[in-house]
Amino acid sequence: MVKIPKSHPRYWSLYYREKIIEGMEKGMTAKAGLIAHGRGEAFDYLIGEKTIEPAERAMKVAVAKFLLAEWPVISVNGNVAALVPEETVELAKVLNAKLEINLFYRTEDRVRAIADELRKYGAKEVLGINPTKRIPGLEHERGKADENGIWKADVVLVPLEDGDRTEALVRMGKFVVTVDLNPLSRSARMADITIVDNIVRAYPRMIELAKEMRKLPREELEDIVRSYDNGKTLSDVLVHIRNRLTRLAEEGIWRKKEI
Ligand code: PTJ
Repeated sequence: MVKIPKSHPRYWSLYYREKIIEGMEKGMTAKAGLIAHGRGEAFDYLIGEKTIEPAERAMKVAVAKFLLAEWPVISVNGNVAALVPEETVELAKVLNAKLEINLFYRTEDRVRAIADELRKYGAKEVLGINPTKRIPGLEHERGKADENGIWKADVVLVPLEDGDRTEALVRMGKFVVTVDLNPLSRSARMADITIVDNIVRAYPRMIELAKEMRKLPREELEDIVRSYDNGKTLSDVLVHIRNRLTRLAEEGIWRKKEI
């Protein structure tokens, strides 16, 4: 990994780029994953590279839903494994969820590399290695599902992916949560809960929330889920971006160090 000085004004952005490149070198991340990462970075600029209120709200409801779930599953792809392997394992632990590797550009070598990485951070069980089921309507590799994982799940977290699987999982009656910096993406529009935030900020925050919220009584968790409106969350994200751009245009950004 290239050493980036901490004094660099774009340190964290460059740091996670290196993580994605490292993920590819370790055989976990697909080449297309680099492009997907760039798309995410662009939307992160638009929201202001911080967790915004609609994302915080969505995370809270997602955590409540996971704590109430009977068979919760967190899906892992090559980008997730490169960016937040440790947090993925920790999140599954605090939410009592199963981990399943599910890849669009699936190769057995990539599956093995990702499973090794998750185990390195303490994952005891990794599903998706020998998936025997197929999600109806998905003909590509991502249609494969583990009988004891996504196939059986009632609540699924599918971060950083394109929308056809989200849509197919919703069609199967599953409750789908996604993390996606692009509020306009198909996943973002099709999911039951959309967390528009960078996964590198979202997962640590969800771990904190899970540790706090697992003490709550079921009725309180159910109340949190019941009052949620994902359409409003997406609209609020768009309004946030619009207002931010309007403000920046009015104030001016030329030679401003922080925006
Ligand atoms: O590992 P594989 O083979 O399953 O392939 C994974 C990728 C990511 C290549 C594949 O799922 C893909 O092509 O995804 P898309 O259609 O590019 O969608 C990824 C979405 O994640 C985009 O809407 C990005 O804006 C978003 N995104 C990228 N990086 C982040 C992100 N969202 C949150 N946090 C990020 N760090």
